Amino acid sequence: MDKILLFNPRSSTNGRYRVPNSILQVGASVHGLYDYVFVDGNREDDPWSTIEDYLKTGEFKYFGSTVMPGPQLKQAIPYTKKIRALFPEIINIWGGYFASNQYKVCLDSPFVDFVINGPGDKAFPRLLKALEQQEEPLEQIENLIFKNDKGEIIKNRIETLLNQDLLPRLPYEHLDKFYSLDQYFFKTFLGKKTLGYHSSFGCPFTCSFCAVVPIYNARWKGKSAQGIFDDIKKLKDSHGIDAVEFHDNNFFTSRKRVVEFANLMLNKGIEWWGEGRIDTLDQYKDDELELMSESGCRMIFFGAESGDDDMLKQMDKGGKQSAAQILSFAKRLKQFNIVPEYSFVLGFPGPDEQTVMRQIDKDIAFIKKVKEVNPDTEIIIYTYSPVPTEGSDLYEQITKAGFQFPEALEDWLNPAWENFDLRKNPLTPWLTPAMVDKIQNFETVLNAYHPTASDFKVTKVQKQVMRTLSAIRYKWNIFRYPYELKALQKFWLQYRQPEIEGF
Ligand code: B12
Ligand code: SF4
Repeated sequence: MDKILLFNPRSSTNGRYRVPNSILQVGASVHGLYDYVFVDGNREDDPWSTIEDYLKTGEFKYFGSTVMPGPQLKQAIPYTKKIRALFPEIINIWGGYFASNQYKVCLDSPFVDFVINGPGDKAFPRLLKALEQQEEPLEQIENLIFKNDKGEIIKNRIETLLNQDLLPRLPYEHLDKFYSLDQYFFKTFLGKKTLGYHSSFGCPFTCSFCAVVPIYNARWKGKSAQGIFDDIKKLKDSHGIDAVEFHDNNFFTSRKRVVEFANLMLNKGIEWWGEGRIDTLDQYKDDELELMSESGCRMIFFGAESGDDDMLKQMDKGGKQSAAQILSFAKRLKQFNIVPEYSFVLGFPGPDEQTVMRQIDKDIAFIKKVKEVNPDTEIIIYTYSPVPTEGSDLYEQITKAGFQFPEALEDWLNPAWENFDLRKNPLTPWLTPAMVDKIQNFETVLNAYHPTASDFKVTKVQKQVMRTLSAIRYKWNIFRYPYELKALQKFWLQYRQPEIEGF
């Protein structure tokens, strides 16, 4: 038999189970062609036993796992390895951001047979057909990376991005047979039943630190406004969803699409959130931002990255983003009642220790300025974790500074690398422990003084207590040893950490 098992390793520990869009879309690509099952690690107490039960039937030939960096590796690596040991006839295929960007280490392991680099909509069914019928040579399958008979890694040509409206519909009903769809729509600050939806691939920019760039290389393609709206409307009618989180890397790339979409969403009682760029949205006119707000746009996530223009240049942000614009745009969004959610990347490499520390201090001061112009701004702080865009200046710089990725796939399971993936502890040689402490302690104090608005569980009283307790630290930049705040955040508030949990 040639059944396929599609696996979404556990990515959520907080009970917010998002629709596993990666494997759902891969499922769509083979729907009606092959029999396939979904196993969602987020919805299983013991996903391995479910996988094992399926494989023991002898009906399966393919195991496909989506893999992003971080906690998903904790199931993806050991399970794929166990499958090789216990069911050696199964062909293991990985896709997703980790697999695409770290394909060498995946294929050098003895248990990952194929990697799909970026979109799998055509590549996956083509690979299966090639393996089943041995007609098409593997070298011709775009977006496929594999090892040839000589053991050489072959990275095939990248496919032109497909017309997203012509892709097969997502098989929500099929997913519902395995896991009740209703439980994927969870409560957020946006609504009671929030849908996670992905409406475009890639991004037209080439920021030097971003994992999207090596895969999409400045390409972007989105579904039409009408297509997105139709999908959302269907799920509102069938499941009562009242909010949408857009998981696109850059939802706002096409202004025309956003305006059309916002018009369609007017008076539908659905609130929404998405990720965009400050310079892109700052070009939107006031009436367009107003329309977005009226259509239910409550908050937008932006990569502000740094308050230093030279640093922004080094990050190759492209476009026109500047420190002045980051501030003025935070102020501008306030009048439309849309909350800017700004993420900053601290701890970029520099020529010497003093420069790196000075930059961290400057970024901290800048973040405080942002809070002054618009206190509602949500701040997310990441410590810089390099992405290997081989050949880029930044990559050269970090390699010269002594940074190296693990050489064996299982080394990624080391807790230090997990922290690296979560952009918490970067393992980068230019950051001293004192710098990492400063970044993390500042974040603790900031979160106490300005608690996040997207954590609806935190009460007004709790916010007030935290603010009072952290006021002196925040005002006078006393960030060291904030144990009292850390303890309260952990045990009393059970504080949501978007930077770890993912938005
Ligand atoms: C939703 C999401 C999450 C969810 C979990 C999703 C899940 N699977 O359960 C949550 C919020 C938990 C999450 C967390 C994290 N995430 Co996340 N996440 C995303 C996001 C926004 C969407 C993923 C998605 O559903 N895409 C839609 C699908 C359709 O696209 P796709 O995954 O690319 O799938 C296509 C292809 O890649 C391929 N494919 C994918 N899988 C497979 C499998 C097989 C077998 C095949 C054949 C093909 C294939 O085919 C698909 C269809 O064409 C992406 C960004 C993005 N826009 O994709 C970031 C992203 C993947 N996350 C990222 C990161 C870093 C994280 C975190 C590790 C850290 C963080 N701070 O955010 C945390 C980890 C925490 C944790 N507990 O795991 C980064 C990865 C960067 C990198 N260096 O590789 C991304 C790219 C965001 C970014 N731009 O930085 N994330
Ligand atoms: S704009 Fe965002 S998604 Fe696009 S390349 Fe830069 S960081 Fe990546």
